[in-house]
Amino acid sequence: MNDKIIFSGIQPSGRLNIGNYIGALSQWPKMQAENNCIFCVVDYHAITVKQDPEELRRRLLEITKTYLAAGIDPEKSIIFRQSDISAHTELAWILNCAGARIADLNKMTQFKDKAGKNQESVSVGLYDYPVLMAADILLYGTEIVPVGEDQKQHVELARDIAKRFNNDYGEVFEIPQAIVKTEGARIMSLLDPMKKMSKSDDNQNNCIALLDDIEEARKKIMRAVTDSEDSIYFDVAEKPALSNLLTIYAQLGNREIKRLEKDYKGKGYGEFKKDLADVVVKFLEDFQAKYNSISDEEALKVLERGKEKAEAIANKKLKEVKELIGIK
Ligand code: AQP
Repeated sequence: MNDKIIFSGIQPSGRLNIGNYIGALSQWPKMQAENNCIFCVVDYHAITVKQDPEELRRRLLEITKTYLAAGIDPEKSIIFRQSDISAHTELAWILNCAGARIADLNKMTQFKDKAGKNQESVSVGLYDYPVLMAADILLYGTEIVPVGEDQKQHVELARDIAKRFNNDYGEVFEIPQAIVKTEGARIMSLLDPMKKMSKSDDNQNNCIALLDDIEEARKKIMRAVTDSEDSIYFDVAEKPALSNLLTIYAQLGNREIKRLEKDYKGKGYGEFKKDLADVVVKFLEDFQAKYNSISDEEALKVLERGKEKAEAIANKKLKEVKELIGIK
């Protein structure tokens, strides 16, 4: 992949975990050498569910520092905060009116998962979240959106919205495409392998946060559920819990799953989990050392510079859109 416009974002709705890292964040630094990358902290998305204001402000910096620690270079990529650029919410409103359809939003599985049985009482913003995400993506002429599997449907919706708008008003939007990893696109909870690992999970024993205390993280791996039959092989249908742990091992330890299956032939879950805990701990120690070397001031400066660069691109696109729909 070369010379593409790449956009992605993460909402500051909790502490980033190894699922977010493996599925999304780990892909981003590799792309920035040869493409035009834009990475956003999507704070307007986070307020679709109630947030503590102080926590939200703190997490903005935490996620920005996480982007930097993961290897995103602000000299090569644009890093900015969504709420710094009003074009995002303006375009979202325009797309709500011209492009998005209720029938499309009704199909969004993430809304159904998050709203659960309370669909009537959650915020309108939670329902409309994918339209704001479409605006984020379309403002920058984005061609590629690297995300985890749960966000693929939202990128597909952004494509549909862009096509409909182009058709109704004139060609203004690039049609974006999601890129989802073949392995690690959906890391599952440590205690319930049927459920996705999520940063806003009330039970943080389901997740390993990138900033978890090292010994606590080790304990979480040792407590992770496994399947019956004490042998190590990858089979999502038969052994969902172990397959999830094998994926984490392969992704954070840079090993092939096939190789792990060979290495652990004849060995039991106890030994496997102990080694996996070592791999996770080593990964976290390296990551946290980088994270701790970045100051809040540095992160704020990165966001300020990012705002300037991103705003120029976003405002140009918004102006074109407004002209097409007759708002001026
Ligand atoms: N379990 C996961 N495995 C792989 N990738 C994942 N992602 C999220 N969970 C996993 C990817 O990480 C990015 C985060 O996107 P987001 O912050 O917009 O929200 P999300 O997809 O809703 O992630 P969470 O962790 O589940 O957040 P909450 O709990 O707030 O809803 C995306 O690229 C996502 O695919």
